[in-house]
Amino acid sequence: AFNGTWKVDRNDNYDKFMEQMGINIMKRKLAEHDNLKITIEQSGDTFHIKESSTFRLKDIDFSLGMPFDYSLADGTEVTGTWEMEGDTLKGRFTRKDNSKVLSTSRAVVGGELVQSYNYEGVDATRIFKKQ
Ligand code: MYR
Repeated sequence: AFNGTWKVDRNDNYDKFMEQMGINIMKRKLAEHDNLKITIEQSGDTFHIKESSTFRLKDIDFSLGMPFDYSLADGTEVTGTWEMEGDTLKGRFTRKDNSKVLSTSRAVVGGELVQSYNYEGVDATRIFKKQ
């Protein structure tokens, strides 16, 4: 269900979420229009993700339930895990700089990929359309 290339279409409360993450206004303005595109290749419990945005190109490999390191586009480093709950991917990542948790989930809803984020009480959503 997740396989394919997904391009961000719209954001909900993403600016407030990034502000809670401590990202300054200049970077937030750029990130709001980052043209994020993710290509997901799932085979069993293993995922290969190609991330493309105005900030960078990045390849990510992970397996469900196995911790891995990831750097956010602003350089913030996190470590954490994706798990599958029903048809939803649930991610729990811990910032290396302050040990606080960033939760995220991915689900396909009505043909769109909905990624939700939570950090310290602030929720945001980014919705992607299939290419
Ligand atoms: C992936 O599956 O795409 C790689 C792992 C993702 C880890 C968590 C992503 C959170 C990204 C939040 C960006 C917000 C910038 C303030």
